[in-house]
Amino acid sequence: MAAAVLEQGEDAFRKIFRLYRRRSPPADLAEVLEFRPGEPRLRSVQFGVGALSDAAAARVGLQPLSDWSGYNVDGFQGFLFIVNPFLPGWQHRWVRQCLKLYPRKPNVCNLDLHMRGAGDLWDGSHAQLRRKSSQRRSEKKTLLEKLRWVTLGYQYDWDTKKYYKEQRSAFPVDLAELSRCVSLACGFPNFKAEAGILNYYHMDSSLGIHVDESELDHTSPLLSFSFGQSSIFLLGGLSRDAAPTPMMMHSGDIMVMSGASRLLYHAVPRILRHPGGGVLPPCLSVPPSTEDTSPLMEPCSPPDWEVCEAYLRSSRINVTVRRVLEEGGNFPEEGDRAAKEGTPGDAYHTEDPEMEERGGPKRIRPGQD
Ligand SMILES: O=C(O)CCC(=O)C(=O)O
Ligand SMILES: [Mn+2]
Repeated sequence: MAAAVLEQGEDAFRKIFRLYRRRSPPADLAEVLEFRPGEPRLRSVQFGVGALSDAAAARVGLQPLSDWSGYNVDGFQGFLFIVNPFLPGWQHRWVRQCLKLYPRKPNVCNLDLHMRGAGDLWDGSHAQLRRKSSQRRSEKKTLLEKLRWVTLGYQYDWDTKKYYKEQRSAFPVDLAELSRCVSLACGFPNFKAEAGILNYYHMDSSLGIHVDESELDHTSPLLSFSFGQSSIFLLGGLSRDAAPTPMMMHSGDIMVMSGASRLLYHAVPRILRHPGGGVLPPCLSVPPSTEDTSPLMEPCSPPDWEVCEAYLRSSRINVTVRRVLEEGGNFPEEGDRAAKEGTPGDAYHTEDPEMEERGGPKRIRPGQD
């Protein structure tokens, strides 16, 4: 970290965030933790045999549990990293759900204010996205490319940073089942998928430093699924004075934040092209599986995949799934809520390095600048 210089009044997390956010000169990635055998900071995880049946795993596109490889990281009790456990050809279905289905009503997205009467996001974007990127260079961005976040289930309120009993839509059954399978495999049989936040990143996007503490239940894990291009994830401590550990996340990887790691500061300072040189990572370069082996999700059709592929050439999608209420728990009584203005959540995602440097406007998550 020789290149990271602490500015006056700057905390240790922000110093490292700035280091990896920087484009020129690009940060040295030698210290970024890759999840592979032989890394001294990693402890291999044994998944409980019998915790998840092969049939249940296959319905959501996961490999048999015996084939998963997972790691704990020294110093981060409760943090678990699962290296892409998806079956070949199955991430495609999840990407399609994230781009085509989950942004639809009644779910909420950052474009809602702009979209009144604009119709469906996918329907309005797919033809343009499927045209070759060379032809599209001068064209305006599609709505799909302007999508930044979608909320599912209990809708996260970006203004108040809370969830409300009455602000809720049905949680997607397929994603709830994927979450159930992953949480069972990781030893959390009581997990319930109650809220989801989808983040859509492009090559210049980042996600500011924050803690996910809005859920009323902190005893349940937070599950995170990544698709598309790679990224650097910074995992810090309970205060921003702790220097974070940089970790590399690739398509298909799953992270579980639980126990002592559930409320740690974290951020995504940088999106990176996946290593290896192709347009898409090898796990997404295989054709989508066309076998209809799941009653939950239909296969991703070749035309749909063309759209997803064009999108993912320069994008990353992250899905986090959370339990909001403890077993038998309820929401606290609320007084009047402040009136909302503007487009919520915009400040949380930024493509403007200057905004990061300035500390950003105030409508952001707890702990973020
Ligand atoms: O994109 C990621 O990997 C992290 C997302 C995240 O931290 C969040 O949505 O709270
Ligand atoms: Mn988070």
